[in-house]
Amino acid sequence: MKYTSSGHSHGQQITIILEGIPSNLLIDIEDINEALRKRQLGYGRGNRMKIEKDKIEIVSGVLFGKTTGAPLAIVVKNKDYDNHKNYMAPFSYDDSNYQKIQVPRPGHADLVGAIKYNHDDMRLVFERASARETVSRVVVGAISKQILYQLGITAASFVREIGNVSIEDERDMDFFEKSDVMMPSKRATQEAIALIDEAKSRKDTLGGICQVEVYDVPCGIGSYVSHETKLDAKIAAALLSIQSCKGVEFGDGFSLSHHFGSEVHDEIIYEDGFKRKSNHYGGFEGGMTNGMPIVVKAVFKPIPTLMQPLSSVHIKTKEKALSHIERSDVCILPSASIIAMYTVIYEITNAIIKQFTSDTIHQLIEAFQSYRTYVKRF
Ligand code: EPS
Repeated sequence: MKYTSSGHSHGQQITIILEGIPSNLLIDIEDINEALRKRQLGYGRGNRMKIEKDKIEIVSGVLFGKTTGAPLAIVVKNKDYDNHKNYMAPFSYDDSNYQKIQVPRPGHADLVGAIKYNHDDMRLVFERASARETVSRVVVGAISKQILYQLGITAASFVREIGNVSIEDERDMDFFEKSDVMMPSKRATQEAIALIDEAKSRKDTLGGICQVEVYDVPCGIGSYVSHETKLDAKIAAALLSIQSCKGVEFGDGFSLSHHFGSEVHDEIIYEDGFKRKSNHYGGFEGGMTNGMPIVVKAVFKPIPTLMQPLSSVHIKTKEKALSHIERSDVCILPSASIIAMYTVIYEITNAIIKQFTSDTIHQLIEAFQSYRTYVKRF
């Protein structure tokens, strides 16, 4: 599969073209809209989320509810466009009230984007750099999930840390459903909400860490044979491309360096197939899945738009100035955990489709299930 998206944060719509989906996949629109709804949730989001009610419209590539094998064209409208159309329509020049944005925010794509593309108004940068674009990751991931479901693969995600509040080893999945910050811990949820309130009152923002887990992926998806086929590397690159993501780790990740090899290599056992006694490597060896659950974490920096401006420089006058203030979010970790999960789902589905090349969903299921049986009998 391959996808591309186009769209500005406050433009008319996000448009997505998704190629390479097998034919005859029944598309459940409500399931995709539910994924989009979850992407908008979470304590710490700003007022924009009260405006947007994201829903997809599939324009082509699906007929009679099923994929045809042709590229899908998908649209998600931006409701907030109505409040910005005086200057956000592609050919509007005549809004006399419009003011160029010329003092870049530290930590944002503003300055480098303006230099690189030679813009004297940073709106031309941030309208595209905006995380509004993550709508597209969730849409292609939610369609991919409908394929993975038929292959017996499921996924979950949750928030591990917000600022200095961590769930530690807690995994209260019953409470998780009630957590406004998508943390599986009542204590951490309460502490994180208090911290978000504090950040908001200080006109500041918060980052954190989310975790994605994928279950029942057989071993051998991806390959060690070349740098381009290593699936953990593809997942890491895709996660790092999410706005504000600054790091990714598999399994015990960076803490592996604190141990002797004998403490962390996942020992091999045979119990109705090859298994491991532990999962320190988060389900990957040699760029391939090893049959254990995939466990990947991603760290997100505090978002750069602050209500208390930091010091910066005006791009035209070169004089010291305070960075501009924009409506924004305080913490996006719950949202990031949903985006990260659908990003991982898309990459795994893509690797499976490449490995079991099939034009139709039924051929894919057949080839995949026969591989599962082969692995089990090996
Ligand atoms: C974003 C800033 C905020 C976020 C937006 C991403 O939007 P606004 O500037 O309109 O208040 O709410 O996220 C979304 C619109 C979304 O759908 O996730 C940014 O600058 O990246």
